[in-house]
Amino acid sequence: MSELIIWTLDWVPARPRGFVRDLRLRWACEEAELPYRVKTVPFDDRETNHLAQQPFGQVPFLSDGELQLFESGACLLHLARKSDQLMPRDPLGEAHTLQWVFAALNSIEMVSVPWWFLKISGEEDNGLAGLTGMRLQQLENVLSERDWLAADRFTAADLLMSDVLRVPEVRSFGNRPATEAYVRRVTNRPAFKRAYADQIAHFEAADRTRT
Ligand SMILES: N[C@@H](CCC(=O)N[C@@H](CS)C(=O)NCC(=O)O)C(=O)O
Repeated sequence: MSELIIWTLDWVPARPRGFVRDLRLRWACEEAELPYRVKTVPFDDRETNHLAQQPFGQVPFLSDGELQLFESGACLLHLARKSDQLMPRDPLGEAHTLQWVFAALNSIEMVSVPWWFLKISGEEDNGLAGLTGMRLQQLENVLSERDWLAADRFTAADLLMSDVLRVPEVRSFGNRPATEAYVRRVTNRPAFKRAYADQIAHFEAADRTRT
C-alpha cells in the first residue's frame, strides 16, 4: 500500500486551530484505520509558496504515493474509496454518500463560510444571514428525522457535514436542536477526538519552535 501524507500548514494562529481542514483527512484516516503521516508547508507566504501542489495556496492536500490531490472534499472521497467505513459499497449507499458530501460543500459550506467571514469581520447582520438561516433550517428539518445523512449509518458525508456545522458561529445560529444533537453525536466519535487532539498538538508544538 502506498504511503498517505496529509499536508497542512506548519503553524497557524490560535483562532483557526481545531478547524484547519486537514482535520477532515486526519479524521477520515482515523475512522478507516489508514496509516498516514503529516507534512507541512510554511504558513508564511502560504498564498504563493506551494501553488504547484494547491493552486490556491491553501491546505490541505494529500499525497498517496505518486498521486497528489487538493480540495478537502476530493481528498476525502479518495480516502472513502479505500474503506467501507467511510462509504458503503452498495450503489445506493455510495450514491447517497456522494450526494450529501456535495450538499455539505455546495449547499451548506458555500453559504455558511462567506456568512461567517463577514460576521467575524464586523458585519454582524450581513446580507447572507437570511440565506444561511434558511439552509440551516432546511437541514434541521432533515436531521430531525434521521440520525445519519446516508445509508442509515455514519459515512464520509456525516464527517464532512458535521465539520461544516461545528463552527461555533454556525452552531449558535438559531435554535436547531436536531442539528446540535447531530454535531455532538458525530464529533463524539473517538476518531474525531484523536484527529482534533492531533491537530491541536501539531500547532502547539509549532509554537515552541516558531521564532
Ligand atoms: N475548498 C478548500 C478550502 C481550503 C481552505 O480554505 N483552507 C484553509 C485552511 S482550512 C487555508 O488554507 N487557508 C489559508 C489561506 O487561504 O490563505 C478545501 O476544502 O480544501
